[in-house]
Amino acid sequence: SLQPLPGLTVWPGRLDGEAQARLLADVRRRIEQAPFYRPVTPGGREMSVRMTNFGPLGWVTDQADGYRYQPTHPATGAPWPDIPRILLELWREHADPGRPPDACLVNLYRGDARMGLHQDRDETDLTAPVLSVSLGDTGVFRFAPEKGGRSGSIRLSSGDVLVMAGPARLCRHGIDRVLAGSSRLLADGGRLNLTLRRAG
Ligand code: MD5
Ligand code: FE
Repeated sequence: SLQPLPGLTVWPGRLDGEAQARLLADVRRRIEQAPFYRPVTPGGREMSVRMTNFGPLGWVTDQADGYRYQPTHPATGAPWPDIPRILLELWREHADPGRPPDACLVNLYRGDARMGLHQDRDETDLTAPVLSVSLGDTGVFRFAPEKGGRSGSIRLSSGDVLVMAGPARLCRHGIDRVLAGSSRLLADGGRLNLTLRRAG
């Protein structure tokens, strides 16, 4: 594994091609029940990333009520599908075996979608780690310390696992761009990112 900042650890190629394909099938099946939608920020701007969630709680945003976690899909009103077992096993191994995640945000980057620098602070316990898995095209991930300090960037490729814990949990981060055509895992191209958290 690599540690670009204290508390930020990356396992490049943690999932091999076969495990990536299995996880993708698990994701696709759940997305039929919980389709991707286009979130809107509290300021009224549509995000370029499409989202859905798995698990007891899902991260959502709209203009009326802003950023929050809720147990149901905002368009269908249905509970979110369960979190794939492969992801729970990665969390036990690399994040926190004692306290399982209760939220899995699924981000889909197509075309020019990106995510600006931000901190993740909508969770109740900001000391619990965050674990993310990348599938499909490579993303250019930018990170910077919580305050001050220079930012760095690393490429997150299909099958890579990243954990933010301890001193890195509140670092600023985002996806500058996605390298089109860098993976053949997703038939239509683009990048999927699955992020496990303890939200509630
Ligand atoms: C993504 N997702 O690739 C990005 C980065 C998000 C989000 O930032 O909030 O959905 S995944 C890596 C990540 C996730 C959460 C926190 C941190 C990194 N971090 O504190 O560095 O779709
Ligand atoms: Fe984030």
